Amino acid sequence: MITNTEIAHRGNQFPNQIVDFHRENDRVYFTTQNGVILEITVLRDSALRFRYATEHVFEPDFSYAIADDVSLGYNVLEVTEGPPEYVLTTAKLIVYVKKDNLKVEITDLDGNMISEEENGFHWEENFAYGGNVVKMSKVTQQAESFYGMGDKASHINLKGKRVNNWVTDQYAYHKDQEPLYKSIPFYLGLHNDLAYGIFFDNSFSTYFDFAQEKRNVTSFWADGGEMNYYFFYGPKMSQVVEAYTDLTGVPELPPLWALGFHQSKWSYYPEKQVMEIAKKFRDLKLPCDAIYLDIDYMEGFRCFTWNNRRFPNPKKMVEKLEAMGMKTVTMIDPGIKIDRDYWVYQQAMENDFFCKRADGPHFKGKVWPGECKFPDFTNPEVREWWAGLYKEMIADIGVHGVWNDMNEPAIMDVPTKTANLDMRHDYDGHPCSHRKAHNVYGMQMVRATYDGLKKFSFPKRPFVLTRAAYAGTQRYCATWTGDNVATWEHLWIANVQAQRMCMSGYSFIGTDIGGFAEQPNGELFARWVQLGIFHPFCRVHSSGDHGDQEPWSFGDEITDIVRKYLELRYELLPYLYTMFYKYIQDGLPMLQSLVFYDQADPQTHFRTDEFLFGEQILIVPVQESNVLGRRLYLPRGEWYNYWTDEFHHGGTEKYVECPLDTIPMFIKAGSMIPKYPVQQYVGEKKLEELRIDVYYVEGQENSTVYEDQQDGYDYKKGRFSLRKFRLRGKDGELIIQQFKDGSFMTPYENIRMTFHGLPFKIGMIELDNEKVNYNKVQYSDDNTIVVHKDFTELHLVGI
Ligand code: MIG
Repeated sequence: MITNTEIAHRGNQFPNQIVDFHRENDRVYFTTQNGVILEITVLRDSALRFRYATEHVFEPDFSYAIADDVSLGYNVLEVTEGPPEYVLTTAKLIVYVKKDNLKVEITDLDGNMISEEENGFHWEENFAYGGNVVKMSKVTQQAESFYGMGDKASHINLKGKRVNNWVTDQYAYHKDQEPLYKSIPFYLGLHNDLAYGIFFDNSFSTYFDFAQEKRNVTSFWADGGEMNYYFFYGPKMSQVVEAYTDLTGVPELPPLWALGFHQSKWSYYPEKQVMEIAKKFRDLKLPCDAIYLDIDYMEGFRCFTWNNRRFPNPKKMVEKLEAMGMKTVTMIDPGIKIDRDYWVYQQAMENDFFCKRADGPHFKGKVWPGECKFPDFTNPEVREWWAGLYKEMIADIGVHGVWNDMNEPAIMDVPTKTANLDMRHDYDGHPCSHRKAHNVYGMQMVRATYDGLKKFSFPKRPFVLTRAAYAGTQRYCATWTGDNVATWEHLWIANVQAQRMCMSGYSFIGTDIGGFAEQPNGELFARWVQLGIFHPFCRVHSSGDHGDQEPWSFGDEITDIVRKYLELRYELLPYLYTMFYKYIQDGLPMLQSLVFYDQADPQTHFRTDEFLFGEQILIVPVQESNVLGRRLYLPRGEWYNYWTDEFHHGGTEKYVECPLDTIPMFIKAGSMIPKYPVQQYVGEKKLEELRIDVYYVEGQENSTVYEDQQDGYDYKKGRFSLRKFRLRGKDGELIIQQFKDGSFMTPYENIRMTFHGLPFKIGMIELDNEKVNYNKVQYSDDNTIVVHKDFTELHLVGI
């Protein structure tokens, strides 16, 4: 008989020889003599799923991460058997499974090694909790780099790092601190210009070691659950991210106002102060679409209540704000105050909705309201109830958006910062402890919030923001990076976190601009705004206990700089909205790290600062104080300096000037960048025309402009306007073709194009194959012409 102590000391166990193989359609199964089963599922030609059972038993197959509309389907799956191994061949990959130890190797069809196991799958029985600690180790390939993994505050290239995914309220975290607020156990590997991705879909605490412990080993493991991972082959990083994003899903389009600028603080109250802040934005002509109410709007921090002294008539206030073009976003936390007179508490008690400890009593934890109980959001009935709680706030009072905070869940005054691990969860009918449910708790809360907002905001689109997240949470909401700090180092962190989240399938990301903890000076604030307007979610937020953090809090010079950049954000809204459209349409990250943009160029593999905003605008934030210029790496290709129109060949380092009112920006040659007029809020002005800045290229470049009603669901019925432009420049001429899709009638009639970098003077203009005169297209010396929005071909010929 084996004693418990022996099990505890048994250490790592490894699969031994394969004794059985069989295939069921898209799945193959290998069973070893010591009871390990490897299941390989072919999802697509270049996407495989690997699952390992021990003692011949798989767990029920259930995951919160996977979207319900995943694209599946492959062309080929052949299995052959040789003496040393089984060989699976798809239309893109060859998988070798070794007969004597179940180790796996994956190559492309030309035999290039993509992924190779070191020890491969192994496990350790978990004496304390039952089940296994499941582990995987792979060989780190020559010059391999690693990216992704959600919100890690580390160098964009994770080579040499070990990280842990355990959703944690990490107030004032620092560089390389682990763990943080999100668990997105997905990484990309890149070597020899071949990219692949691994998504370890395991909600327990997971660990990844990227050649940190051993130089040539990359490993990942979890405190429980199954070794269950997806493998995506590129060879382009974009293909890997697209496949991961397809698997874990994308959000619907947000209302356009959610892509405007938002102002927040902990906390604006009472009503008078909220109104003053809103008014000041309008008086100073600082564009802004939303103002946030943090926990102090509630009565004693009770969710779904209002403090009547501070906010005597919330409905009226929300209306007044809306009349000024300001949306209201309120906070909701998971902790429900233990208070027998509080209706939310009563309902949850009556319905048995609170999480319980292993032996039966409710879990209790201290948060802002004092002692609280916590709804079990992994129970579908609880989610439905929670969604319903939003009726009054959204449908009756008219609040436009909700942010869910503290949903890790964060618990005060305990060293673990969270709930006890023996806490029980329904996990949608797969009962388990908090060890397994912790990382998805916040995700399931915000999912319920999203369901509620979607229902009660209809026919408008919901806006929801979360702090905690597991892979797949991007389907429901935007997210921010939690409690950062007003330091230059945190500006660097904000930049890498946003890029990394985008590469991890979660593009609707922003950071607390200016820093949450501590006080930025004007310079840091201005530099942070210059970066923040290029993040998909753009909000100033601060803890408010150290002075003000509004655009006007740092003197006139800074206010003017902030205005300049908020205006730029609003001008670029059609470009940004198109980025969002491409994200949900193709899984394309809204921000692209330099390596993602050009993985074949090894110069990009360790670049952290430069990134692409969408596909055509290169941003290089200034992350140091007192600088008038900075060095940067301009990726390969041709670029125009946004501010000066100066033309550059890339693939080289540059020095550019960047006084305090300038962030280095470059436009990819050939781009057509759409712009709206400056508005104080989305929808303020009727669009008279669409402006497009056209940057000449010798060669070809495609650009897209997506538009619709900016809210509502008509776009799903085809009422959108998609303009695809193909630009070609060659010896003294420029041809722009337009291909249109969708039935939405844009409110403007004309497109005003301004040409940058045109190497000739316009001598002749042909529109849809007819020569037109200069007056008709309002050609002016500043290289601007106005054409009807539905033109199909514009041809400029130089003199
Ligand atoms: O314990 O609601 O990250 O944005 O202002 C702090 C108060 C709770 C943490 C959030 C922050 C928010 C704050 N919250």
